[in-house]
Amino acid sequence: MALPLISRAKENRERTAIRAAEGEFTYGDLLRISAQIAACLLGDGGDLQEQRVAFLVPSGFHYVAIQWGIWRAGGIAVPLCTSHPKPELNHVISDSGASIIIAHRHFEDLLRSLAQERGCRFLLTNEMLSDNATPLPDINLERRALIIYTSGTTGKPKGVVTTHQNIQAQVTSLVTAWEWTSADRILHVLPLHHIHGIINILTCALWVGAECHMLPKFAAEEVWNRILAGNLTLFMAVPTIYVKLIAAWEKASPQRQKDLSQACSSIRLMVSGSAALPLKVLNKWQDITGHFLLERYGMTEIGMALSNPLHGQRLAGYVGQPLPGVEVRLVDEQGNLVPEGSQGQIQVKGPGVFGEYWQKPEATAKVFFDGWFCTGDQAVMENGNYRILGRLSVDIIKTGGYKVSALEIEEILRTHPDIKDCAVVGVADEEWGQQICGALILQAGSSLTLKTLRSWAKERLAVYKVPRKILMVEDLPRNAMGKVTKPKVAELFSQT
Ligand code: MLC
Ligand code: AMP
Repeated sequence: MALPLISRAKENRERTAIRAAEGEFTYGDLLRISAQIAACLLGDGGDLQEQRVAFLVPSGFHYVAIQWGIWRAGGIAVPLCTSHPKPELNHVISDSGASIIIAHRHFEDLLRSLAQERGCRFLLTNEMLSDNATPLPDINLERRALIIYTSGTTGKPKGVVTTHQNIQAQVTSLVTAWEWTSADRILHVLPLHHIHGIINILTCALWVGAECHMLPKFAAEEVWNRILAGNLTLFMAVPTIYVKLIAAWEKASPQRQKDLSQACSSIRLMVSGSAALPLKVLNKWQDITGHFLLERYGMTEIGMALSNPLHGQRLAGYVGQPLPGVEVRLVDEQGNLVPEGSQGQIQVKGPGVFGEYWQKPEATAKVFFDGWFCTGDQAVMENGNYRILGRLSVDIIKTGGYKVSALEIEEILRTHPDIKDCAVVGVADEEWGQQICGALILQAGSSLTLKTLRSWAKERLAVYKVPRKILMVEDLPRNAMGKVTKPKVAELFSQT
């Protein structure tokens, strides 16, 4: 049996699927090229049998063709992030046990040696296309499809494994709730190693036979130009992107401002998620575009859980109600349901919820309670709508929509020869949601600066995990047990 995504594409062969830097491609092109990629991956074999295939390809048609090719060959797709330095890539490749690595030629130098060290098969994107027709295996929906790496409170990022069935449930829930159709055209500006970009935008679009217009990277002016071109119906992004779009609009001439605002009227829905949408941004966006952003809440492990309505009243500061097929409840620390109006942890159940962290049964067991996934997010329900109150752990930071672990950053910073100890915190910031800040105790005589620390750290950590502000301290604020008190550390930065 072909995967539903593939059989649905066969009904849309003539329609445009992707517009990207490489050109315009139909569903027929996507089917043909992804079959060639699958054939190349399979070689003489008949089924990859859940082998992990890590791929580092910029956002665009080839990214999608490779993802589909991996799925059609029976493998698990492990997307790598184009802005990650070697140690982060190495972690994902080794933790997932990838046996095949695919790279766009821009990343050949970075990845060929890594593949050799690990004994992986190495393929360049442009070498994967051939006219060999190979019969493709039947793929059961229960088969694992995707591993997305996500930061937690402990250790390095963990691989969130979703099956084809999970993905189908996540996608159909959104397609139903937001009434996606083949007439939709969405602009894709998000990174393709996270669920927001992979599922909510790319896979939803391709599920319904819509057009996905892909930018290699977010750039505010380019997004406005695409909106101005007038043929988009949907836009989805993180709050930081809306902040940046507002800033670009404010810089425009009065005539251009008018044109940009006017152009937004042809879009039927604009969505914000991945981090809390500040009221100021919601209001400003409405002022300049007329759109009351639809805010929704989700997580890599569960897909999307809560959403304001497509039709009907959207409430500022709220993330609405459970999406189709998703069960949501709030519980206290003892696991008891909390009444409306009281704070509790969000727990989620449903066919979109992931089954496991890759090869981490203990970590997986810890996040499930009675079959419910424990999100670690606090919320309150008021008049039937959920309002997010924040994370249970101060060590999880959200910056520009990326989730990062303070402890992971601290561990790396402590390996710097000039740093004796440190504490990393997320400090509230209008543009980024939270900014990563590090309080550092330096070795005597050190002349470490933010600039030198940032360039050192960028070789070891994803750029969005690198502190943007540092403070040198004699000592870190600690409680009676000697544990660093993170809120006090954050206060140090608020005072600067
Ligand atoms: C970029 N930088 C960041 C950063 N993004 N620093 C901290 N936090 C971030 N999120 C760095 C750049 O590398 C650069 O560093 C400097 O900040 C300025 O860059 P910029 O050009 O102003 O920013 P830009 O590169 O445009 O990136 C901003 C952004 C990006 C908002 C487009 O952060 C982004 O794509 N975020 C989306 C992440 C996402 O998809 N999250 C969804 C997760 S899934 P320097 O040193 O070079 O100046 C999820 C579930 C759900 O959360 O519910 O959806
Ligand atoms: P990730 O682990 O990268 O998938 O990020 C998921 C986390 O993003 C959730 O656990 C929330 O903390 C946060 N999040 C997602 N959407 C929202 C939202 N609308 N408001 C507040 N936080 C959100």
